Formats: sequence, C-alpha cells, structure tokens
Amino acid sequence: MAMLTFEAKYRVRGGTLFGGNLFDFWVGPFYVGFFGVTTLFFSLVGTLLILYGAAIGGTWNPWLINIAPPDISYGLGLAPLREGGLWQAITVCAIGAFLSWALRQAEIARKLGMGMHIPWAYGMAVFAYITLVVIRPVLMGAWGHAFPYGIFSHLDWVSNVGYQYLHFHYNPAHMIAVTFFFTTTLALSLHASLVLAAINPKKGEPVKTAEHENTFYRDFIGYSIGTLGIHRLGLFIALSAGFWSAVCIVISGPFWTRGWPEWWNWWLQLPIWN
Ligand code: UQ2
Repeated sequence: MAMLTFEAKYRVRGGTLFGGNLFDFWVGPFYVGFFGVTTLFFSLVGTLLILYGAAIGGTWNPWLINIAPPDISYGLGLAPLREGGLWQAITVCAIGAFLSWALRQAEIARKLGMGMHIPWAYGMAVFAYITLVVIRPVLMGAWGHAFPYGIFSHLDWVSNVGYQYLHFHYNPAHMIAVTFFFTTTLALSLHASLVLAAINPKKGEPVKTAEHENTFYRDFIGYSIGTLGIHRLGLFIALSAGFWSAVCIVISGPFWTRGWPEWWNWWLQLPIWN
C-alpha cells in the first residue's frame, strides 16, 4: 500500500489514552494528541528555564553553562530559584516532557494496532534518567546528589562520583552494563553488515534473502538466531544496558558506601579458603 493511501486509511479517530477526541488530530505529518500538547508545553517551559538559568549564570560559553541542583543542606526540600530551584523546575519539565513523549508513542502504537515495544524501549532511557535525578537523590535524602545540567559540569560530576567509590569499574552492575553496551554495538554491527551484504550482491546478481543470511551464520558458527530473533536479542541487550546502568548508580550510595574494589572482599572471605 502506498504511503498516502495507508495514511488515509489509518488516520482515523480512536485509541487515545487521555482526552478522548479533543486533541485527536494531525498537524502536517505529526500526530498531536493530549500528550503531544503536554510534551510541547514541558519542552518549551523547560527550554526557557534553561535559557534563563544560562542568562543569570555568568557565561554563554556552551561548554561551561551550568545549572546545578540545590546544596545538600536543602535536603529534599524546595530551594530558591538561584540556589537550585531552577534545576528543580527544569527537572520537573524534563520528566513531564519525557513521560508525555512515551505516552504519545503509546497512543500512536494503539492507533496503529501495534505492540508497545517502542514506548517500553524509550521508557528504559527515561527510567535511567529518573534514577539519577529522583530515585537515588531521594534514597540519599537530598536533591544535591543529582547531577548538574551542563556539558563539562555533568562530566565533572560523573568523574567525582566515580572517584568517591575509588574505582567505579569494580562496581559489578557497572561491569554488567558496560558488557551489555559493547554487546549491543557488536550485535548491531553484525546485523547491519549482514543485511547490507545480503541486499548488495555483485552487479547483475539477484538480491539475497533470509535463507542466505541464515546460511552464512550456520556455515560460520553453526547457528543462526534468525531474522526475528536478532531483533528480539537486540532489544533485550539494549534495554539491559540501560537497566544495569540504572542499577549500578542506584546501588552506589544507598546500598554501598565504601570503595567498589572492597566489595569484592566477599570472595576472599568465602569460608572455603579456611
Ligand atoms: C542472524 C540473523 C540475522 C542477523 C544476525 C544473525 C538470519 C538478519 C546478526 C547472527 C547473530 C547471532 C548468531 C547472535 C549473536 C549473538 C550476540 C550476543 C552478538 O542469525 O538471522 O538476521 O542479523
């Protein structure tokens, strides 16, 4: 079905999660919906607050602009705008925009009768962000434990927090996360190269299909995961990377306060060495 015919067929009312027919329309190619309006609202307010924060921050150097969370002494309370309150308002806008975006994905998927894989995939990234700026700070009792909004400043934060635990690479959940990130790039490079290889034969030869793809991997390693399987595997390892990233930072502080190298003492303390 041609795209124009398809759109005419599927651009129909229904499937909304909230607001009924109220925002159930398109603007050009974009579906609006209730959550399109809330996304736009939160992004706009959040961006303006960031610009305001930059304007009173003393530098327009894009690397150095920094909007920091409140001091630890404010605990989990509200801070004055210039003392981290701006960071708090921006965080509310960011979470509002991210969740609205995920719900808009869900509404569009419902309209088209598709699965919810896209909102869940995007939602994992949102979950990792919320872990950094809400879940961990709340568990530690102060918004000041969240990271600052700025290019260099957030890099400094990552470095400082890492060194607080002496050597963050000894964090077992960090190890798992990193392994999933690298495996994701390996799997995508295997998948993308295999698909491009199959559809780019020598000039004059017919394009190859799934049988050739399967056979390549059966000849090569005795196993092919299949054309559907590679996408299931890809989603699993990519989501796992985000999930274990959230775990590795949320256990640092709330559940383990010493250096991560020391965590491995459980191995040396196993009774079998006695
Ligand atoms: C595959 C297949 C694809 C693929 C790829 C494979 C025809 C087009 C890449 C091969 C993948 C395997 C064997 C899994 C590798 C495991 C990890 C953890 C990287 O069989 O089906 O579809 O793209």
